[in-house]
Amino acid sequence: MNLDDAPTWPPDFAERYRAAGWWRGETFGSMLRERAEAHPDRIAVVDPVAEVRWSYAELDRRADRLAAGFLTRNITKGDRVVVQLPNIAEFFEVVFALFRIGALPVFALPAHRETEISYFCEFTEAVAYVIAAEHGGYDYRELAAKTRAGAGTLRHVFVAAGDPGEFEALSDVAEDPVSCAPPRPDDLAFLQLSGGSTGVPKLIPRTHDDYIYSLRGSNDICGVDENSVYLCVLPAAHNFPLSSPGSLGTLYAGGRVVLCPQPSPEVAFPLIDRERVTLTGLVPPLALLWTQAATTTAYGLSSLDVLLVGGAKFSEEAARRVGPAFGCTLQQVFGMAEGLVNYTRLDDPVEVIVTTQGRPISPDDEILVVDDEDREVAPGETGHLLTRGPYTIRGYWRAPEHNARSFTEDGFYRTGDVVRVTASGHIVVEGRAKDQINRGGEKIAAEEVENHILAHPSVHDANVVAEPDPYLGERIRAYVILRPGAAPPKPADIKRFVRERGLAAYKVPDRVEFVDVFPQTGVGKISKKDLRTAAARSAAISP
Ligand code: J2J
Repeated sequence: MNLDDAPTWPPDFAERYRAAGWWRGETFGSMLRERAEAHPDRIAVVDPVAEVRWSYAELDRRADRLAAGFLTRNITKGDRVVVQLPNIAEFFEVVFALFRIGALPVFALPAHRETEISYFCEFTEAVAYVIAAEHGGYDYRELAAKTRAGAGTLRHVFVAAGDPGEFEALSDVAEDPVSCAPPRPDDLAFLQLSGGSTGVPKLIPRTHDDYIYSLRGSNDICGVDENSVYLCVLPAAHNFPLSSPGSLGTLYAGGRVVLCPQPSPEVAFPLIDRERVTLTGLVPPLALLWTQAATTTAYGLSSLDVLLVGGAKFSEEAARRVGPAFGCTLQQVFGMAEGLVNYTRLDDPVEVIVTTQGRPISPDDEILVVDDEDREVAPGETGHLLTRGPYTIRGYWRAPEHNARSFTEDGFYRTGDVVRVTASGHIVVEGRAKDQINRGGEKIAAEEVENHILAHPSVHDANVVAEPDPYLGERIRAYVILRPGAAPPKPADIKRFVRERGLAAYKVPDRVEFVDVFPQTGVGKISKKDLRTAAARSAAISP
């Protein structure tokens, strides 16, 4: 592995994690093969829209055949492949095929558009891009055509579902399996996206060893076993539904993954009833919506044992309602694609479950809470969360300068979260120091949106901050100073401008306000804190 591409754990740490039994030398390819041999006929993946029910043997066979087709097309170990798929069965066929040959999926989200996708393709020098023809009324073939025109290394676009148009259908790629050298457990398995606080998203290099450990640890904590049925409600590639314990945790345990095509209770509840779903994971706004709907639904939800809620802070008041509404156990989860995942435990007292965001998976997860000078605060005090451990990365992919800021010299990741740790060792998320908006679990880097607004010819300067939203928790507020003398645009023009630059819709500012000056700090820097206060005040007046 090129250390400049993906910083890794120092050898003494790696040895320790192996000796402790956290890293067991498994890979995703071997894991699927073992499950398929142990229980070939058990159902692994259910895709209710395509009416597909793949057994473990079927998924294994499909992954093998697709892997062979990828190899024939000269997609090999270490190559990057941008995967942008909705919640369809082919998602698993594609990623396991890539895992098997050691090519790295780059996990894009269905909401991403030209700006994000072309960046992922260029930055990772991707050789292939996998899409579905259409989803949610959007034609991904058009996106692929634009992306291909601009990305030099992209040799293939594969269409996993629907009419492939000018591209290659995934079903035509599969061929008779061939043998190939499997990746090593300490090789990279994929590149996950960071929520980010910088102009462009950072890529997170995860290895087979470290990620599989996080799955195994999550399964133990969440009670996932071969009888578990996981409903994948959030976009499948997101780290939470992928791994906490998510679809990959469920497949690791030999359970069943049911793909939910969209997250509304009207779609999800009938699936829970029919498939006897035992657990699922939601972001807080969805958990609120579902809790309301659960009290009146005619569908049977009694199979649901565990509802995981995370991705953004879940209010205590809302948390209290989950258990009674569903007759299940709430599990709060505070995780990050960079690694560290905290869960409340199933047997924690209710007060702990509703007031904290849990504690780490691993006894080897190191947690430090520090002040602005990196000095540890007194126990129970609030500070910046730093962490290091057996499934937390030591650096982003190809980002040495950023890594020098985001990691301490001794390898702790600066999460950007502001927390305190209770006497019982549970973490409470109190806020955030990173320049990011958490819009109902979707993370938006302020700088990225600011850069797009700044490209508008009438804009002199822009600042983007979070403002409170009763449903999403936070939404995006942009403060804009116009150029003197320029034709003044309307707020809606700025929003349209940003959208038309080909940005995921969730990053478009919810509100744009024109101002004459920005508030400043004592040392003459722009005070985002004051802007946030102003945004909160005006949101309270006109929500
Ligand atoms: C407050 N903030 C939270 C929580 C995440 C499991 C669950 C979530 C993610 C995820 C994940 C929070 N309360 N319960 O990857 O495996 C905010 C923090 C954190 C950031 C990470 C998983 N749960 N957050 O959300 O990489 O600010 O991962 O640093 O998308 O989300 O975002 P992301």
